Amino acid sequence: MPETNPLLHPTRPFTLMGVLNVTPDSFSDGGRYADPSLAIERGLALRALGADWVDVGGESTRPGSEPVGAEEELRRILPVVQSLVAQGVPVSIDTYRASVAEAAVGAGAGLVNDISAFSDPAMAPLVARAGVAALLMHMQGSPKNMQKSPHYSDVVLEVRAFLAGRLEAAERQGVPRARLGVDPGIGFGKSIEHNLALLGRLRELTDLGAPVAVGVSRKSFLGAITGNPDPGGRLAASLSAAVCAYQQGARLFRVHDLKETRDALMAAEAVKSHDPRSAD
Ligand code: HH2
Repeated sequence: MPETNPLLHPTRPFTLMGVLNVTPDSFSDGGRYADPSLAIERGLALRALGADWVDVGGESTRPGSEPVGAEEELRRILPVVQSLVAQGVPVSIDTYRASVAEAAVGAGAGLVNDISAFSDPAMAPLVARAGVAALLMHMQGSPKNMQKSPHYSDVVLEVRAFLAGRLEAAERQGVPRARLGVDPGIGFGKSIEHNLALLGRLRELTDLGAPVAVGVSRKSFLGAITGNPDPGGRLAASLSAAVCAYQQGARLFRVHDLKETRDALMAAEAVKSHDPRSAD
């Protein structure tokens, strides 16, 4: 029997990652969960609402954000990871720093969500050694400068080639593909057109041998399309984009609104299962 990928829900055709930003400045929930006890409470609520993973992040990566440094990132995330793990919550750590990932994995996190796809040379060896899962995301530039003037000749082909290369590199360093997922990095060094091209042609990423994740939840391109400057007003657009991505083969969804996304994807799945042309 083929090994099941630990990123994926064992029976449901979609997997939900609940966003938990333990930061003062994240674009949607910044500051709300900066206090560890509030963050832990939110993590438990996300799990109760249906999160398969609670994705804990200690540094905002919104466009224009400054890095905070490993020490501060660790100070923010570690008590939250420890407490959630102790209470049986599957934890994903959203970091590109191997030192932060190492501490979180040591505390029991089972998934490393790396927006830089193992740019830290110590990250792949750590993931290989620890036997945990990892999500590799594409980004052009760095959070500080990525939205200045993103440029591609064909964004889908370039993102695809990048992710294929990172998967191969990870495998060479001892992380099997069966423990990896890929993410096109919606909003990370991409214009609205680039985001839409990636979502509209997401199917082109589904044959890389690793499940495709997307993070569209409340993002600014949805605000621009619908005229909703407030991230909290982007729920309907977020659900619609998630369903479109699901129909194109996405299997993991990093979201703020758990129950709403779960319901939307369950309805999409119910309809899809009655479509005789649906292959997957
Ligand atoms: N988006 C954000 C952060 N991490 N990880 C993956 N794999 N995919 C994404 O699209 C993704 C991600 C940005 O959103 P958020 O965490 O809500 O905000 P901030 O970066 O301001 O903390």
